Amino acid sequence: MKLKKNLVAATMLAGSMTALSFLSAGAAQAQGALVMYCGVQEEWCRAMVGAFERDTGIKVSMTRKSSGEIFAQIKAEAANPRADIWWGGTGDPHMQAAEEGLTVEYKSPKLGELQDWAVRQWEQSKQRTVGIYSGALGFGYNTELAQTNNVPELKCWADLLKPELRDEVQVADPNSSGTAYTLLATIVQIMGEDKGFEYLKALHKNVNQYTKSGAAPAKAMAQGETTAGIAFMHDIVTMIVDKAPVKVVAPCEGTGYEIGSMSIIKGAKNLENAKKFYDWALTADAQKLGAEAKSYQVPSNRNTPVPPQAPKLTDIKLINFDFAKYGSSEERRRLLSKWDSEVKNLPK
Ligand code: S7P
Repeated sequence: MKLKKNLVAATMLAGSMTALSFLSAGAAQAQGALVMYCGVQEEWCRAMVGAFERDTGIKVSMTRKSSGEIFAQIKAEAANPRADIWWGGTGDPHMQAAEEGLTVEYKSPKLGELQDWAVRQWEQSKQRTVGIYSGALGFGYNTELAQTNNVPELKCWADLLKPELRDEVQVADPNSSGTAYTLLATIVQIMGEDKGFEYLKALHKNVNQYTKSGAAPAKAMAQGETTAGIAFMHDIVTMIVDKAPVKVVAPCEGTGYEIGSMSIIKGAKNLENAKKFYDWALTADAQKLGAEAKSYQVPSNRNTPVPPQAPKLTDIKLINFDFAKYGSSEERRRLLSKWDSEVKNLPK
């Protein structure tokens, strides 16, 4: 009998301890945690997490994914958001999320330190996303494989259609990858929609794989798995810095660029910490971490030194990219579904 009473008391104690630890975990979360979805390369994501934790004592739980995947996840979780802050990745899905009410307005005291293009992103999204870096789209090729396969020097988007590159071009799938969506929007803006889709269909013949991540073709090129790869030029430069036999090309017809962005998620459970991260991530010191992690975009804080390795945007023929149009929900959805039905599954 005594044993049974003790058991009941022990069970009650265990129950209340579980409740207590649950409560204190909740309290700890409210005071000192942040859930982050990160859209850049894993090394840079980790460097940001480590430095922010050291600077603020706030514990960060980070997940790295491609831009389109993060957008889809945030949309799926809208009724009960898991993440607080979405840092990095191309601006278009951030713009779409802003339009669809998945993210919230925020005016950082750091806004005055930012480049005009970063502030314009914030204004166009009705204060729901801000520019954190910029970089131009391009392609690259493995010079050793090009020589072996008798591929002539590649300079233009048109060169990627050469028969010598049959099954030798790699690019990501624009549904998951912000890089590949930037390609889709770039080609349509340079060539017009009809000719642009003709180009993408012809390119399809040379594509060996549509990868999930936008930087994967740069890595595959460096490893000699594909002769050519379409990616952001800075992601290709990272491979060159690591001594890969790769050449980076700013296409002769002109090219698009990205404004990598950051947004606070609507319904964020750690809203104050999300704002702390947002302000911190816009500082010159935090932005210096990119180059240290071998990510060579142009930072948005005017006081952050531009890494010497960063492709010089002033030397590249950049198009007047219409971020509002190509980041709009309707246009993004329309172009992606057109690409799915007219390009992705075309027989070769
Ligand atoms: O690697 C850096 C970077 O190119 O990654 C982001 C981009 O969204 C790549 O991811 P996905 O194409 O897989 O979405 C860019 O914003 C960034 O410059």
